[in-house]
Amino acid sequence: HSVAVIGAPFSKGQKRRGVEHGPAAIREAGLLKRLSNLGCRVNDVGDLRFTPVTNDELYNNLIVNPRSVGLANQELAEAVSRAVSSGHQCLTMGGDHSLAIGSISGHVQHCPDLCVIWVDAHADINTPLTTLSGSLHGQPVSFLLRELQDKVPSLPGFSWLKPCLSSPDIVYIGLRDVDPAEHFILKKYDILYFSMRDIDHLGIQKVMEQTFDQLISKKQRPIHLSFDIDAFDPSLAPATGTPVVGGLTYREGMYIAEEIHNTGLLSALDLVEVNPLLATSEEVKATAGLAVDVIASSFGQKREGRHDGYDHLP
Ligand code: DIR
Ligand code: MN
Ligand code: MN
Ligand code: MN
Repeated sequence: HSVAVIGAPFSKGQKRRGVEHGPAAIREAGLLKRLSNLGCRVNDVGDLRFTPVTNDELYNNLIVNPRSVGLANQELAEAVSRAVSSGHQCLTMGGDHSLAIGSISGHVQHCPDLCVIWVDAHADINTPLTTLSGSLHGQPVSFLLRELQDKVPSLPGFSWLKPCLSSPDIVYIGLRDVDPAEHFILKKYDILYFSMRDIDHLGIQKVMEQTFDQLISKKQRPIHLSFDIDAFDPSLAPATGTPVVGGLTYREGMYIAEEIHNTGLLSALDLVEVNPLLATSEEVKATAGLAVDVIASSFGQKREGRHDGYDHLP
């Protein structure tokens, strides 16, 4: 199988500098080597160069960089759509999580029945009218969900975007920092989520079983995995913009990725919010290395090992 690798050095969906260097940090942690060692044919698209937007004024006196976020996502959607339609699995390296708007929109153009597994400390489902931060990386899901469209105003830069998901098409794993309006939305639209407490209660194995039950038990569909590195505990992933205590263990993260690989349905993966400017160089290495481990496991690396090519002992 072949994987298209797209760097998306974009940071204007949030307010801290540095997350645009995420793709470089993930590459430096040995991404391409790890993928080719797995037997993946790697099609490295390189890093996208997003068209800059000047005079990108606040929307509603609050929402930051709407035109920049809208246009970058339009450009990313095009790149992801091209990769998926060429028959590749597609890896998008962020950059901040607002990029999921473009990544999922591009993916859905060739996989209209895709489903989404969103691994994150946060629900990223604020609307432009509920956001407390004004940052669009806390809002991408609200732009994608059909059920929310009468609650989402049209922002400058977003006229190209069509909502493409319904609430039964997305499952969250890892939540532990959810705003009140976001919690209301999750409940009102009956969106399935597994908070860190749910992982404590059920164990990660049952969480993955119930996730696949919801998304792919009735029919096989392509999976879009949108993985925010802040889902991990900050002791493992300190180099990120909005760390939250009490996150996934290394083993839970690897289990999620391995289980998703084992479905044979992974079609696109976002790995976002690695910020190399927010930690020491050792911490950045650890965080980027963890990102590479999630990516490698999602594309078929197994902790138990493999024996491709062996059918007898010499
Ligand atoms: C918060 C934080 N809910 C917001 N979201 C973050 O900005 O709307 N998402 N950090 O990754
Ligand atoms: Mn996120
Ligand atoms: Mn997050
Ligand atoms: Mn494989």
